[in-house]
Amino acid sequence: MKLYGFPLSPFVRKVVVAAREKGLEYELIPANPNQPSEEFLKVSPFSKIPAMSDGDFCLADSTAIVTYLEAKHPDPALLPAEPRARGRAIWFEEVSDTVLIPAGAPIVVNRFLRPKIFGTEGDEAAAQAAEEAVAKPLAYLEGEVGEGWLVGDFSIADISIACTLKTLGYAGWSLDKARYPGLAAWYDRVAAREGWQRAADEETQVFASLGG
Ligand SMILES: N[C@@H](CCC(=O)N[C@@H](CS)C(=O)NCC(=O)O)C(=O)O
Repeated sequence: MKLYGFPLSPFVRKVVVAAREKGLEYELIPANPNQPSEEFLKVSPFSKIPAMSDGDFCLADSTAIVTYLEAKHPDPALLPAEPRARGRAIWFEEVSDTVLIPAGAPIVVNRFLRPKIFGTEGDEAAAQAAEEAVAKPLAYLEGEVGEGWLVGDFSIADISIACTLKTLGYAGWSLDKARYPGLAAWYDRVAAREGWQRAADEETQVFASLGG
């Protein structure tokens, strides 16, 4: 399997961690959505990361890819079977993809991507406004998280939210442990998992090779 993307992206990391949790091997092909290669556009028609090819089968979008991997390699399950639990797991994935990521993106763009990768000035006011914006979904998640995983067994819910928090970390942001103690303890549990650690180690290597 080939995975196209850049590991900073929480969407790419979601697929990487899911693959590692399932014990799957893959080849990571660096792909820049702003300068797409012809090969990349064949697998990702809208030039978004992540994308995947598995033999002659191509797919883009992290949710679509994880759904495919789950069907092809069901064990260990990352999507609960029980109807309510499955709905809740996808709900948390959506909270990550459509609420937390858009709210927090200005932090990453203005404190990491612009100054450190693109060499342009970041908009600090936008980053500060985003810090306020992430407080609402984080407070919600703090109210939902217990002492185990977000929904029953470890699932795509945990992977999605943790992947987004890790990307915010590249911009110097960190979870306020006094304000979100349950979430901070949950994140430490996610980060202690073997699949997460393997993905994190590989991510560090990719960054080092890119001069990051
Ligand atoms: N819904 C997609 C979102 C993917 C996405 O927006 N990825 C970003 C990188 S974090 C991207 O490719 N942005 C480039 C662009 O939108 O042109 C998924 O889950 O994979």
